[in-house]
Amino acid sequence: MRISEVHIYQKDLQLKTPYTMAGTVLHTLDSTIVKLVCDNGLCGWGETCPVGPAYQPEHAAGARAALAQLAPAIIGESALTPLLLRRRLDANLNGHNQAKAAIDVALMDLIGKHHKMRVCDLLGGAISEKIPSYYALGIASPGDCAKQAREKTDQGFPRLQIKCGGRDIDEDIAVVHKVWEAVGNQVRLAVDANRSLTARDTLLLSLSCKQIPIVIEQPCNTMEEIASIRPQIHHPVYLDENTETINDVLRAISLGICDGFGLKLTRLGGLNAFTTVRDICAVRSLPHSCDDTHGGDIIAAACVHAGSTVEPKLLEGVWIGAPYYQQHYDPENSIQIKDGHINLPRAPGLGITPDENLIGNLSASFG
Ligand code: 0XW
Ligand code: MG
Repeated sequence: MRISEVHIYQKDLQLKTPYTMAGTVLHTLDSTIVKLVCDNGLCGWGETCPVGPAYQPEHAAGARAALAQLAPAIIGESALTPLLLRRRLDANLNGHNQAKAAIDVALMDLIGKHHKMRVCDLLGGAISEKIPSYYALGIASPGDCAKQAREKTDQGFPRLQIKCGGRDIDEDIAVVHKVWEAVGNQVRLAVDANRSLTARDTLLLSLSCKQIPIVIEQPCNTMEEIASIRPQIHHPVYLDENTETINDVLRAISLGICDGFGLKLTRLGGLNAFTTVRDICAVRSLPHSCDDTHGGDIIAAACVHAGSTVEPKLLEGVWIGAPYYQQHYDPENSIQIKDGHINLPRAPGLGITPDENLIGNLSASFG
């Protein structure tokens, strides 16, 4: 089964309400979809959708440029040997994990369809058919965050992430206290600064919330800043944006600066890279999520397949963009959250079939 065509699409995902993180307000997400077609007619789908251009060093237009660069190198190659294909991608372009991840996901979709196996089984096997998710509360006032936290807890989410940063630290501290008053230990809580806090404000946050069992996620911009204050922080610390590669995960673990991770599938390079990190985390009993930065049903399906293979005690949940969007690519088998959990798709491969009228504009075709 050889790759005969590569098609790249650009899709604007309209958000129901603006998505806010420290210093960022987004109304639309720019998603990139990849369709690989093989000489036997099978199609595989991949997707990558950064949460705006400032979250990671890679951005949406860069992903499409990288995919256009890579496409000619994979035409004619076997779709059944993902490791060999990954080496070929690396030999043709340095970096650009998000673009390579879209190809990796499409390949795993193809391999699953070819062998009539689900992607979760190709990754080692699903532990459960119902995967816990979590919800990210955007930057808002203490009262609004507490109200939303109550609603999401009542909907069944086992974990909430509170966004903070980009404003006075006192307001963030007030938000954490109000949310805790509203939901107590009915849900697990993480507070995510998305790299925005100074070391000083991270210490103030941790000290002022000493009695509240939160995880502090990616407080500062660099691993070095986090390392400098780590012994004084009263809470578990997770890294997210700092884990741009598998080597970054190894570096963070060897520096002993974190207790877990917010992992992004496309940032690491796709499903195969994620399983490497999953297994490294298991060796050190480090909890982590299995998310992507944003994106529709394709990347959501990939995340839920991958998340289903993580040891339950280490899985901090699978975050997907579905609650924030109006539309789905596969309206019949869309990936959705119900009672704070996501059902694993049943069909082979990723288990979804995008409607080609719903995946945006063709940006380039090869083959
Ligand atoms: C909440 N997320 C998983 C989705 C957003 O893209 C950001 C991200 C995070 O934890 O930073
Ligand atoms: Mg995060």
